[in-house]
Formats: sequence, C-alpha cells, structure tokens
Amino acid sequence: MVARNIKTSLGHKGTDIETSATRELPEKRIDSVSLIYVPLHLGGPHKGTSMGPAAIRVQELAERIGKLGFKVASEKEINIPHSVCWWDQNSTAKCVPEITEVSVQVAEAVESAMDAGTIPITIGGDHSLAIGSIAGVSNYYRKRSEEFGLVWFDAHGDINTPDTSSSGNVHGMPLAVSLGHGDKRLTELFGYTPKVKPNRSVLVGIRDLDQPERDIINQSGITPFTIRDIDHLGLGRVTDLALGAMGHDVSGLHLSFDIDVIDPDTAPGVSTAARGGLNYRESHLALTLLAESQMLRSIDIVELNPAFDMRNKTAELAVELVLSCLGKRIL
Ligand SMILES: [Mn+2]
Repeated sequence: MVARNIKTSLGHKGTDIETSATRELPEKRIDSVSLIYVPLHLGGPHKGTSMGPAAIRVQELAERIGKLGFKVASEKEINIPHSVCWWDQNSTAKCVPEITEVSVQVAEAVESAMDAGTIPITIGGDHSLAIGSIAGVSNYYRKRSEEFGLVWFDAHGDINTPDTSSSGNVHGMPLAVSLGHGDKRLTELFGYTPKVKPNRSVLVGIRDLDQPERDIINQSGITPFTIRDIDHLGLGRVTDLALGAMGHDVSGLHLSFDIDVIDPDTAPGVSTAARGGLNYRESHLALTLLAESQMLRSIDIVELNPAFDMRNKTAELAVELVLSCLGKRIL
C-alpha cells in the first residue's frame, strides 16, 4: 500500500484552505474503460456540440486507448431526443424535460460501467450531460456508502440556476444541479439530492463568471481555483491543492473537464470560448497529476464543437487529454 501526503495552504480571497491528506491508493489499477458518447446540444446555444463525439471518433479515441494498454470494454451512444425546445411554463431553463431524459440514460450508462469495474469516459456534447454522469457516479458510491470527490475544470462557473441565468441554457447550470440547486426535475433525479457535497467539490480554471455566480460560488462551500490562482501558484500546485481540498477519505474522483478551460488559441473548437485559459502543457500537466493520484475513477470531456474547430485540432487535443487521464506519460 502506498500513501501520498499532500500538505498545503493557500490564502484565497475570502477562503483559507489548510489541508492535509493521506490517501491509501488502490491495490489494483483498473485496466478497462467504457466509452459513452453523448451528442447533446440542447443545453447550450450551439448545435455544433452534437458533433463532438463524431469528431473524437475521427481521431480514433478507442483505438488509441487500446494502444495505451487499456481494454475498451464497451462503446455506447446515448439517444438525444429530436427537439426544438424552448422555455417552458415550469421553468426559465430551456429543454429541461429533454435534458432530464438524457440525464437518466447517461446516469444509467455511467453507473453500470462503474459496476462493471471499468472507467466510464463520457464524451460530449454540451456540459449539461454532467448532470447525468455525476448522478450515475453518485448512485455508484451511494450504494456502497462511499464518498467521492468532484474536480470540475471550466472557464465558467456552470453554477447558475434558472433564477440567476440570463440565457436559460442548462449547460450553465450542471454544477449547481449536482450540488442540489436549480430545477427540481434535475436536482431530484433518482429521488435524492445533492448528488455531490460542496466540501468534496473543486472548480478549477474559472475566469468568466456571471455576477450571481460569484455570490453562489462564495456561498456554496465548494473550493474555487481561479485562473489568477493558477497564474500565481502554477497549475501543478493548484492541482495538488485541489486534490487535498476534497478530503482524505474519498474513494475516487470524478473529473468533469470542459475543454473551454483551455485557451481558445489552443482549443478553438468549443461552444463558448473565453480568452486567457490554460495552455497546452498546463492542461496535460493537470490531467497527468490526476492520473498519478490513482484516484480518477470516471471522466467527462465536454463542449467540443467541431463547427468552430480548425482541422479537428481540438478533437485531437481532447483525445490526447483522455490519454493523459489514463496515465500516458513521456517516459
Ligand atoms: Mn462547462
């Protein structure tokens, strides 16, 4: 049994973090993955995210995972309802009935992939799919009475509710939903809420927030690391701090990685780009460090929009990032 010590302190605006974590690493490394493709666009403003899974298949994700020494146990594509959805009478959030239907399918696929002893990798598709994937992850740990940590990489907070969102787009709400805030049809999925606890959740790379989101983040109890923190401390240290912040007693980590956390010069093929993001090397470093923690148990890669991409380079980057998550190393 190997133990890793993380001892950190960071004075953040309004937040003091002092953590010390000793983790027991799992004896046996999981060596198979399940790929879950979610060609979802109903949560965002751009239909191009529906092409994300296709673009990633073009870059041969499954084959390259195989070359890394992992077995691809299954590949599944989630059915997205054909819909021109709009605001409904029950909520100012758009397409909630459709996204609820997708969330249930995604959750069931993720949970059964984990039950089968594989790492589910959910490929989007807009970030509203994380409502389903995190529900599936939560169901998995809940029935084992175990805790899990959530690491959310994003340029945005994704923590709006129907009351605070100016667009009504659900891809700006999935973190709020997972923490138990927002439209009840989504927060109450599978009959319980929240799906993840705020003290187990970290948000990394944020730089483009709506005003209400600032207040929600400050009051939510999650641990935020802004792009300013990354500039100040370096992403390596921020990633260590993020791992320490969720406590020493989690059984696994869920990574929800929004490709828009990366700078648009490097990753132009995203739905809602924001300047000043992670560079190519930083994004690989963060995921390599998560892989080295040996705690990563489930993954989302989201918001790829091939309609805005150049020569499929963001899809290629997304595939490389998945390989880094699975422990691809230079030496
Ligand atoms: Mn997002």
